[in-house]
Amino acid sequence: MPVAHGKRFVVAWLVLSAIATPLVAIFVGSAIPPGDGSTQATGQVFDNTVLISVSTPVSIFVLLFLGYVLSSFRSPGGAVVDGPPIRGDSRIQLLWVVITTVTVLCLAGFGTYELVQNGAGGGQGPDPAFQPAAYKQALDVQVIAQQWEFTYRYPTYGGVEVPHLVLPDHTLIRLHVTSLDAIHSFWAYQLGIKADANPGVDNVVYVSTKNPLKFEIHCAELCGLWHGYMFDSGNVVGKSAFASWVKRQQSYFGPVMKYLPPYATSYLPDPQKRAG
Ligand SMILES: [Cu+2]
Repeated sequence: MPVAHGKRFVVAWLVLSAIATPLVAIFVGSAIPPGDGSTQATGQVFDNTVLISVSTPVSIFVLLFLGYVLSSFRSPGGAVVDGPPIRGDSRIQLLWVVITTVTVLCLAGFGTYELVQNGAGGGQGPDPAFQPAAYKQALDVQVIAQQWEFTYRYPTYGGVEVPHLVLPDHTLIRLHVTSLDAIHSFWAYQLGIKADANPGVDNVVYVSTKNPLKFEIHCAELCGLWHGYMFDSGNVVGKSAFASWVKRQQSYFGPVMKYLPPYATSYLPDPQKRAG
């Protein structure tokens, strides 16, 4: 009786996929960066967990097919030979087209839904097409990039400008990312946000903070000689700690405010006053 290679292969593939996919989703998914430092970060981990779970059966299919072919189709002397031809088999062609099309369309739909629903902004300038539901209550914070550091302004608190980013916990923040000179990119790793910092552009990105945490900030766009040293850390702190921190910054940096231009959505490079 001839061996039913197709059936045997499909059964092995289904069994292996059923075992491996949940394991990958649970153990690999939970290890995917950037963790759960913000709602956006958690969303990225979820999206990547879905992607890696969908790709697990696909990877198993490819590897199992290779292994099956190498082990099953041998001449009596042990050399690898051709198996039965599948070229021209209309059932396989139909299945192939249907499964790959459905997979790709579903993933495209999933990705679009996630983008629209989260409305994180981050690359669409001052007025993102999709915004979080509670965007009107968001706390505005400006991120100013320049060679080679970031500074931050808080328009809600008199436009005070500070050298380190501190954010209140469990709050929706609207970051206005801009630059004074070259193009930079503001990347707060644990918060799961990255936004281009371009001169003359107010690039809005939203982040919903969770519990207090220390996070890393890097410039993610090659911006000149000391690009590699353009990093810092920021903090998410409790709301009352944030309020007293802002007060301290206002009294500490208040005296130099008169040398700064008034708060604006972007600033023109002015080597006499700001850059360098
Ligand atoms: Cu930079």
